[in-house]
This record gives sequence, C-alpha cells and structure tokens, in this order.
Amino acid sequence: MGTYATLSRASLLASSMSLLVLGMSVAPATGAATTGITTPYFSSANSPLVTASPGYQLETFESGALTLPAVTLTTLHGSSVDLHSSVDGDDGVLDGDGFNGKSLTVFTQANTTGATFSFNNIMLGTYPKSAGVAVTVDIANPLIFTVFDSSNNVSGTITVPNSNTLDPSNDDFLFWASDPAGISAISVSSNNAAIHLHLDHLQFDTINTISIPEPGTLAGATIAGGVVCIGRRRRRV
Ligand SMILES: [Ca+2]
Ligand SMILES: [Ca+2]
Ligand SMILES: [Ca+2]
Repeated sequence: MGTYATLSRASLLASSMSLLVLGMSVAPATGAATTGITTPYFSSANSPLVTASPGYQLETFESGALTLPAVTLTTLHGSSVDLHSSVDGDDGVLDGDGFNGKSLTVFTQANTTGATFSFNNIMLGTYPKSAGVAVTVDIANPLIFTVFDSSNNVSGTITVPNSNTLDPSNDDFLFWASDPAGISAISVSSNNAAIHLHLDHLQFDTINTISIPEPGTLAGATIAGGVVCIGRRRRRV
C-alpha cells in the first residue's frame, strides 16, 4: 500500500480494480482543484490529507449521525447511518471488513443517488483546502465525484465508469480534492446506481492542501491492488 498517481489533464477515469502508474506531470492550473482516488482505504492512516493537522476533521459516523458542526449534508433521496458497511478500521481491527462499524447509507431511488457535503466557511473561518470521502459499498455506472470552489462553481470531477465496491473493505476507496483557493462542497452521485450508496470517513483540512508525489517517484512503482488518480480541471467561468 502506498501513494501512487496517474496524472492527466482531462477528467480522470479510475477503477479500483485497475493498476495505473504514469509518470506524466501536469502543471497546476490556477483556480482549479486537484482531485484523486486513494485505494485501498482501510483507515485514516491511508488518507492523503494531513491527518495530524489542527485543521483536520474526520467524521466516522460511529456515533450514528453526522456530527461535524460545520458540515451540512444534502441528499437526493434521503439517508441514514447504519451498521456493517464501515471503513474497516472503525470497528477497532483491520480484519477485512467494517461489519461492526457504521457508514452513511445514501438512498438510491429509480437508479439515481447523490449526497453533497457543504462546508460552512463562517464556522470554520475559511473553506477547507482539502477534503475527501470514502466509498465503501456501491454499484454505479458511473459514480461521479464533484468538487465545488468558494464561488460554488464546479472546480473538479472524477468519473468512475463502472464502480463496484461490494467487497467488504478491500475495494473501499477515498475520493479526495485539494484546492488552495478553498473547497465549498464535495458530492458523490450517480444517475445509474443499482443499490444504495454507502459513504464513510468524510474529512477535510482547513490548513493544508494535499501533496502530490513527484512524478519521478511514481514511474515504475509497484502497486499491490492500488490506484490513485490525480488531475486538474480548469475552473468554469
Ligand atoms: Ca465508520
Ligand atoms: Ca474491521
Ligand atoms: Ca467495499
């Protein structure tokens, strides 16, 4: 397990079953978010965010609810917090499933589903500079991650064309975004989902962006079942 990257100028396509390593570097585009996927994701130890940062906050849903005060959840068809589909480590042991932990169930109706987490910059004093959310269970073709900037414009997207995370935890992954200009919201959605979507480990940091590994450290790296995609998208104006 480690940090790996595929750099691409276009919107990024990723499959948790894939193994992608490219050494191409893309210069940062002003005002755009960097987005990526980290998998596998067994605990916050796998997070690319700076988890030791004073500005880092993590929602594990283990209390049975979304408790982060500066985060507002909106969904397309409703949600609940339920046992059994948690990020692996939340039940206290890395054992291949999160059966005794909890996650956010995002309801799917008529094959559509969606959850948006909005960040309150007044409460936080600023918008997060990095944010992420873990996908633990879904079947969606496609599954889309969308990032919004401080003006609520789309600043980044990832489209996973065929997302299937039915394995208890080995296929869990983290969608993440990084933007020094601020992130006002992130969302996960699908217009062709077969089951309810399960999300966990909503997280953000108001201080740090996410460091992108140097391309020279990526080429030729060996990945054991892991893939991270990193990319940028120009802000829509
Ligand atoms: Ca959990
Ligand atoms: Ca476990
Ligand atoms: Ca899974």
